[in-house]
Amino acid sequence: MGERELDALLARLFLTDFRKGYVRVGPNRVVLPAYYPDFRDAIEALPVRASDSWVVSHPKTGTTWTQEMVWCIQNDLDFEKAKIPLPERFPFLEHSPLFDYRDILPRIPDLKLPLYVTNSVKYIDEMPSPRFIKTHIPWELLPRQIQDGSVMPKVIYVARNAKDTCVSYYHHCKLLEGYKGSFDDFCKLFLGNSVCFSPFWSHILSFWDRRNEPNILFLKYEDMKKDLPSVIRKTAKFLGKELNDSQIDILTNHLSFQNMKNNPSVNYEAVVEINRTYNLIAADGEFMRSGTVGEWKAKMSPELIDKFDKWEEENLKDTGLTL
Ligand code: PPS
Repeated sequence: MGERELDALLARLFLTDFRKGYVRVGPNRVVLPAYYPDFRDAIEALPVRASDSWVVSHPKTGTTWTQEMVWCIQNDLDFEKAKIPLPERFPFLEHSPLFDYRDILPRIPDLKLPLYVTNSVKYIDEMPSPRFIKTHIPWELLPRQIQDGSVMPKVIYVARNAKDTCVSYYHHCKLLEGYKGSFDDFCKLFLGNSVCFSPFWSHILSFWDRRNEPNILFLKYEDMKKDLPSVIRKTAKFLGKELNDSQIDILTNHLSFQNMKNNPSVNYEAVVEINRTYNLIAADGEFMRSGTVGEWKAKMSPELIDKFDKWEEENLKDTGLTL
C-alpha cells in the first residue's frame, strides 16, 4: 500500500471530534495530528531545563510505567504526593494537539479542562522546577536545546517489541482515539508507518543510537517485566539517587501491574469516564489492559507475524538492538 492509500485509510478509520486529520512532518515524515503544526514552533523553542526529567517513547511501550518509576525515584518515594494525577505532575507535552477540544468545549460547557489538556506546552513552560515531562515526539522534533545538547536534562527512553506495541496501540486507539477499523487494518497502518508517531523504527533507533550519551537512558519494557528491581536500580543510578533494598522492594510493589491498574492517579480511568459521560468515545476497555509480553502470539496470524518479523529484521539489521 502506498502512502496515499495509507493516509486515506488513516483518515477513514479514526473518527473522532478530537482529530481533524493528520499531517506528515520532518525528514522521517512523522505522522502527527493536523493540530500539531499549531504547536510545532512552541515545542521546538520550548526552554529546556537541566533539572528536567523527560520520559520519551513511542506510544504503548511502557511510558506510564516508566513515568511512575522515574517520578517516584526522583521524589524519594513520596507516595502521598504521587496521588496527584500523573498528567498533572508529569504532563504530556503534545497532549493538546493530540486531543483537540476546540469544537467540543463550546458544545459541553460543563466540561472543565485543566491547562495541561488545553495548552500542554504552556503548562509545561510555566511549571516550577523540577519538571517531569512525557512525550512521544521523536528525536528530530524535540525542543532544539535537547537536540543540540545545549541543555542536558535527564532523558529516559523506553522501547517495546513491535508486535506487542501494535496490539496495545490498537486497543488504545479504540478506547481513546476513536479508531473504528479492524485489527488487520490497524496492522496495515502500523507496518506502513502510518499511525500517529510513526515511523516506529526510526523513533526507537534515534534514541538507541544515542544510548551512551550521559543524559540518555535506554530501557526496554521486556526488561522491566523480567526484572523490575534491576531496572529500578539502573534508573536510580542514572538519576543520581540511592535506594536501599527495602525501598526497591516497596517501589517494585507500587509499580506492579495490579497496583498500577488499581491506582486512579495513573490508570487513566478518569479520562475514559469523561469520554463515556460526554459520549465523546463510547468504547469498552481499560488503559491498564494486559501488561504482558507476547500477547501477539494469540492475536496475530502466522502470515502477519512473518510480516512483522521481516520488517523488524530489515530495520534492526546491524544496529545491535534486539527487542
Ligand atoms: S501511552 O498511552 O502511550 O502512554 O501508553 P504506555 O503507557 O506507553 O503503554 C501502556 C501499556 O503499558 C502497560 N503497563 C504495564 N505493564 C506492566 N506493568 C505495569 N505496571 C504497567 N503499567 C502499564 C499497559 O497495560 C499497556 O500495555 P497493554 O499491552 O495494552 O496492556
